[in-house]
Amino acid sequence: MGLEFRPTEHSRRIFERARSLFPGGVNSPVRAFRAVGGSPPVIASGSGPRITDVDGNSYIDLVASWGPLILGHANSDVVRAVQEAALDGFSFGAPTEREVLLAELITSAMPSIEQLRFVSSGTEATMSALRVARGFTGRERILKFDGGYHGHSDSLLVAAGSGVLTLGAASSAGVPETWASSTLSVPYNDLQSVEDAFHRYPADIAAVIVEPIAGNMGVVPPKPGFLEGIRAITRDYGAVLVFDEVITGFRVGLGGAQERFGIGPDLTCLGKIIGGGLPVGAYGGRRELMGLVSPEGPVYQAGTLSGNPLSMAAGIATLQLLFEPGVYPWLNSLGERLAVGLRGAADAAGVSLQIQRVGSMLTPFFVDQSVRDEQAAKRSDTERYGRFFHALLDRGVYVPPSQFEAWFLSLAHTEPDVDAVIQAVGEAMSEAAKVG
Ligand code: KE4
Repeated sequence: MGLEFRPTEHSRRIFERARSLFPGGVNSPVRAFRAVGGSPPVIASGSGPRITDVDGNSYIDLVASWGPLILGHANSDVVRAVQEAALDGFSFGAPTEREVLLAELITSAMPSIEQLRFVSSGTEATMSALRVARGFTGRERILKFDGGYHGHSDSLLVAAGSGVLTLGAASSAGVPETWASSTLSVPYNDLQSVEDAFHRYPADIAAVIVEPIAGNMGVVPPKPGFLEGIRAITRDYGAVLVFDEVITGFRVGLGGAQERFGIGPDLTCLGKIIGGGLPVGAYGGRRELMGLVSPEGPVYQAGTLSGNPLSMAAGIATLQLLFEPGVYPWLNSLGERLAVGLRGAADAAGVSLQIQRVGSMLTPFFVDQSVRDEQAAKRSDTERYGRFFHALLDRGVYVPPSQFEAWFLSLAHTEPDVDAVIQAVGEAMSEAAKVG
């Protein structure tokens, strides 16, 4: 697997042009490799479990475009569906049957979603869901969790995870203090702090928004009773419970985390997988809440490309394949195989590693204790993760360029692909083990 020399000339030239055109040379911060150093390869194409850069280097891909590509790259069914949709026209700004078909698939998999609205990103989905919650309750405050990332709308960039956590900033410049102050952020997996927040603001909190399995501080599963407790508290205090399932929706099971844990949120936010890699988001839930959304009710939300036919076609083709029997047990077995390989490599290299996994999403944390919240995640050895990352890249394995993200497997990854990753992990781990 070792790449004796990985040519990077074309990537460097193109990235230089990109740096003059885009902030940091990228259209989303984490892509700039600031957390791991170096200059990112410019990707030319993807097929199945692999991506290839403009210098011809091929990588087994465990980023999966940050989650959407659960079928792998350029899945033939999805390509065909998008091609057919494109021949029918790209966008109409009018009702289409494809949006109905995708919504019927989603609501059949997630019965808590009685009605939904498509948007074009996860950010739009969470922003809109919180507006509905505020409209429904007449309250202003939102409660989120440290390290939780729900997109870049102003009131949610408070103690956010993912890119913001990776960049070391606990909130963003440009967010008015008055807006940030309406958002409470407490430690994940700390039910007492949720109770305390509601005790302090018993009639002010419109909603609690939570990643039911955190993915944006790395993968941090909920402690037993944590989600159940939030459900009970929000019900007792009349606040809306919003599950941000942009990552976990159709990732950890057909019914997402809410099915896995048997908890019915009031609203759910989706994205990523439901668009099969094309721009998409969705929010939905109880009809009583969604009935407030314009033009039915007073909560305004709109979007030129909402329900875009090509995104809908990609989403329909993707979900139809996910409805096949055996999909999630298989994805889980691939995840287990990789986790066992990571464990073996860490033990052989004498490296402290916490592997936290749910199904086909996982994070290897370079830390000596379980990671239950953002503070624990921050104790990870991000320098060592950076060395590990580059040692894998040099061996043809492309993982997230940040300790605080999730690795994703897909239905396109075979057991030999996972074994090839494990081989590279073994070599990279011992390289990363060397100090400094
Ligand atoms: P988008 O606006 O990026 O489509 O979705 C925002 C979002 C909302 N909720 C959750 C749980 C999310 O994970 C995300 C976006 N995830 C990040 C990385 N984990 C996307 C990658 C990026 O920002 O470049």
